[in-house]
Amino acid sequence: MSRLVVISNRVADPRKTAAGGLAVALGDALSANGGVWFGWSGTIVEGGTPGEGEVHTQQAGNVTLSTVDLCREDHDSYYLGYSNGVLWPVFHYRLDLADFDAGFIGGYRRVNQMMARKLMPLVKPDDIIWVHDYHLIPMAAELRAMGCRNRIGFFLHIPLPPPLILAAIPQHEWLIRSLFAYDLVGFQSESDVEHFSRYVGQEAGAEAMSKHQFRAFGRTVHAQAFPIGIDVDEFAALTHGKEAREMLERMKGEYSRRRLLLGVERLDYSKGLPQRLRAFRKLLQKYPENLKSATLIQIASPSREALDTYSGLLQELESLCGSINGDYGELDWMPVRYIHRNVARKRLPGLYRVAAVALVTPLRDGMNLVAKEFIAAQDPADPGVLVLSRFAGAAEQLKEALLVNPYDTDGTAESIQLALQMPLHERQRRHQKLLERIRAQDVHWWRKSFLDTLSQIEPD
Ligand code: GDG
Repeated sequence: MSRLVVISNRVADPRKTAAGGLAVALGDALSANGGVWFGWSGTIVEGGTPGEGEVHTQQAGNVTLSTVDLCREDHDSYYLGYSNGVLWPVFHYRLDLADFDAGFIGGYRRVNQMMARKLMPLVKPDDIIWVHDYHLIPMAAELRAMGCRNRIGFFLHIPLPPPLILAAIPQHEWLIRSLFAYDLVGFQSESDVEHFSRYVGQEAGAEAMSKHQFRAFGRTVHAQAFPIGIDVDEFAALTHGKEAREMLERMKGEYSRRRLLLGVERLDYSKGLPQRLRAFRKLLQKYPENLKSATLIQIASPSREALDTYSGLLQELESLCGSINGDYGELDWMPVRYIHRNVARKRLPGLYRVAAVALVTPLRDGMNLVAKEFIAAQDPADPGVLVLSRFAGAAEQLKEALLVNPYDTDGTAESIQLALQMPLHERQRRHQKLLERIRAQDVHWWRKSFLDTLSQIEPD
């Protein structure tokens, strides 16, 4: 059996629970036949040489965790600049937030080249290579240029926008051409595959050989949707763990007379937090029976704070929370509890389980795992209701959620009200269906179907 080599921007130690379901699932795949997990160490070296970085290696059972440092200049252009200042906003349809600084692309290419160079000596001839996410789009092209002939797959965790939006990136053609150096390109949803298919048809004159095979730039690539899932059993087990139960009891006690609504995400403009707060304000205004009762706990864990767009969002959120609490709060009830900190992973399921409603309302999202975690953590006898944005990749699968348009403040408020009033039998019916869906396509299914597809593809 082939070994697996995983390359992603960050590497997690799969032996630690804090690593989360994705890291554990990739860790399982790596340890099945041994392998290497390669990425950035998280260390920024002040004054280091661009395109150079020290490699650190650690052995976790039969898996080698190998990471490389970045110098400040490489970090700022590759990570902050091109990955999170160009690709992240544009792929989430936010051309207004993109910073098309011509200097960033050099750093992005340089770091991809450096990572390919550092990785090459670790790769054996029949290893399967799996590259993750937008930071590393040109990785296969760099590896191929160094003579790598292995099977290489790529999975994009974020959405692929429609061709005209993608075309706003000055290097759009180079980016998509780079994808043709892979054997398999995996997307989160059918709509992403459709955007890819339209782009390569219109902009690159690609020939569709079959539903999933596209030929352009002298190569054939297989592109398909593999919606990522969670480890449902692991999450359900966490729900019954000590930390989650303590959290559940504490919150139950504190909120016994209230209805709890919950939002959990990294503080990111793609997650639609200001729009959600406005919809919550509308709920209180339009349906006064929720006053002194409906309480929104919003966890917004710190993320990419070195970028200006993120500090602006933080201020907007703080001001919205302050004004809702100022306008509607009472001495014994505050409508919004906003927490700008990371909550321990083991405690999250307790919070999910106590919530009557989860608000998962991104403006655009590749998939959204919080929606799936919320479903897995519910008590099937008395489940909460998922209010889900139609613009999350998860909406293609989770049809029994209450689907909303987060830009429509009134419509979202109405759906939240529906969720709060939904009778038990309907909550149970919807939850049962949703649970079946996240079980059928969990993270193990995702990993296996991607890797099985990749290993069956005849190299071009
Ligand atoms: C990208 C794509 C795609 C959040 N706050 C805390 C915390 N979290 C955990 C959640 C969940 C994860 O972070 C977030 O996953 P999402 O899927 O919601 O979002 P992104 O981080 O944007 O991930 C996304 C994903 O990749 C996978 O392909 O679904 O569309 O954007 O697991 O629980 N965890 C802890 N404390 C927090 O405060 N411990």
